[in-house]
Amino acid sequence: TGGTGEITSSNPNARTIEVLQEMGDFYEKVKDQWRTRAYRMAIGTLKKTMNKIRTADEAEELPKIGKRIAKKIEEIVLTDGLRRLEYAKQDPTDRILQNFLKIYGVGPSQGLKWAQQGYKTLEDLKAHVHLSENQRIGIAHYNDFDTRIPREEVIALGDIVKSAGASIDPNMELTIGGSYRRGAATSGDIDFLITKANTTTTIDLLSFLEDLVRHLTDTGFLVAALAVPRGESSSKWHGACVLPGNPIWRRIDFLLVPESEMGAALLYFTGDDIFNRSMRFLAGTKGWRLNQRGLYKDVMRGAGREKLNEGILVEAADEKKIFRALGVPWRPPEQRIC
Ligand code: DCP
Ligand code: MG
Ligand code: MN
Repeated sequence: TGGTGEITSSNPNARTIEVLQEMGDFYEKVKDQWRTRAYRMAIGTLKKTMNKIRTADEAEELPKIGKRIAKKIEEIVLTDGLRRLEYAKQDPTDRILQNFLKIYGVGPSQGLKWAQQGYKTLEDLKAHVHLSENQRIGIAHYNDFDTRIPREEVIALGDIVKSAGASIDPNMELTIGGSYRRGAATSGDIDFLITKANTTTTIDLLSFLEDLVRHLTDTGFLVAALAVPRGESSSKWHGACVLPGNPIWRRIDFLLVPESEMGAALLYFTGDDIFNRSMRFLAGTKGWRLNQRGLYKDVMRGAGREKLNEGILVEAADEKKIFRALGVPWRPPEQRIC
């Protein structure tokens, strides 16, 4: 299918990479930055390795793979898994943490703190810890937000937003990104990108978002505001909505994007997150930088790899041109699943 090479399943080390990724994700979640980084680097090396690595010795020969991970690679090849990962999955503290992290408004450090303090259930949290307003809503509608949204419902909810938008300003362009744009049968939430022709800053879009949110709240479509813009330049709105006649609250995100940055924003908010990571990694191998606002070259870095400047913008407006500039064959959204 083409693609960026290092992320296709034709990579002989694809299974090894997959398991190492899971292990790395676990360490990231428990805030073990050192191991997270070690796993990242090993995965990066394996993605560029075109022959299958079967033994610890072979793995250790490769750059940026240490002894411990080299042994893990051999274990994966031999057993198709990792005991350490299975332990992590069975670890009750980890399962509790996983659960807490699914609450809207709860980040890794907060979730970990509660798990370490011995809280086990949502009831424990409700009874004993100080919750932000968002977290309270997140817990009250935990099951709602944990229920996947069928594609037909995403379309129906999207149509309500689009027609409200058109009644406010017919020149606005509203696009559903995220898993929906990738063609998923169900979505965790609805990710709206909002732009307008000839805009170069979100400032020109703020009043539309304000009007849209007010209109949709008045009509009963929006039922809660979660993350809402604070500063002048804040361009996102997170909340919850309902389809008339359906009691389940659905998470909905609005993001304002100037047309001049729409390609980079679409790319980022289409995901999936692993595909995004692979694209950013690819940009990094060229000394470039990719984020939701654009693709940049000539990024100057100091001795500790810290950014010294933002770099020079290569492309931001056009998604296809970003692929082209990176030398990656175009991938339609449906194929951006790693
Ligand atoms: N994203 C990312 N890294 C993250 C979070 C998000 O790259 N840590 C990007 C890729 C996602 C997009 O933002 O596709 C939207 O984020 P969502 O959390 O809404 O994820 P999806 O829409 O892909 O999946 P879901 O169906 O669960 O909403
Ligand atoms: Mg989504
Ligand atoms: Mn989202």
